Amino acid sequence: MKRKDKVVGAILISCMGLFIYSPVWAGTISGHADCKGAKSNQWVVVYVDTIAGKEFSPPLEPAAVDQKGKEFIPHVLPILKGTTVDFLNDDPFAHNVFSPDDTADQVNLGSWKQGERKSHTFSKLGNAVMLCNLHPEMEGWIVVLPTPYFAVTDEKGDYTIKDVPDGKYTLKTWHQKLGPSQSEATVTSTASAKVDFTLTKQ
Ligand SMILES: [Cu+2]
Repeated sequence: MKRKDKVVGAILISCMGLFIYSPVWAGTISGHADCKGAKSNQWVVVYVDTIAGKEFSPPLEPAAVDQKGKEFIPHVLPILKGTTVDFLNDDPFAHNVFSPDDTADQVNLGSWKQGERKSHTFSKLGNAVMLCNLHPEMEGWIVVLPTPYFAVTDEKGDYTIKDVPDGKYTLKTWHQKLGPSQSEATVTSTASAKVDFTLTKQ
């Protein structure tokens, strides 16, 4: 090999290395949701709306909702479209899971005892209330989203969405009782985006 060819080859390999190992720049979106007229600021889903030209593969691992102490835990579970959710029973008595909503294909998984689980794959965008026909007081929510960039507010109303690639996005909120809200967010790896929301009744 001629010396010139070697140099060209070395440069090519270096460029390929840069291409393969260059990191995707990503940042964080965080903020606060103020829920007017709700009991608390918790359980607001904040998510990046559909990104033009982007499709996301659902995770291979299922998400999980537990039934414990006659409650769905977590009370609100956001997932990427196509995700399978395992419904567990951690109580020493039977539970059922069903949903009247199209987002959950109006599924009725039947009832099952402690230590067992049944699953459902959510392939439609939207939200679904999950109920138990043995305990009418039980209620949980699955929120099916177009991107994997989402978070749920904590007791204070704070949220953090990590590892969002650099870009300009539309952020939206979902709450089981309050109306939706939205805002623009620009993410750069050098500055995290701060976006606050005020949610009110529809
Ligand atoms: Cu139950």
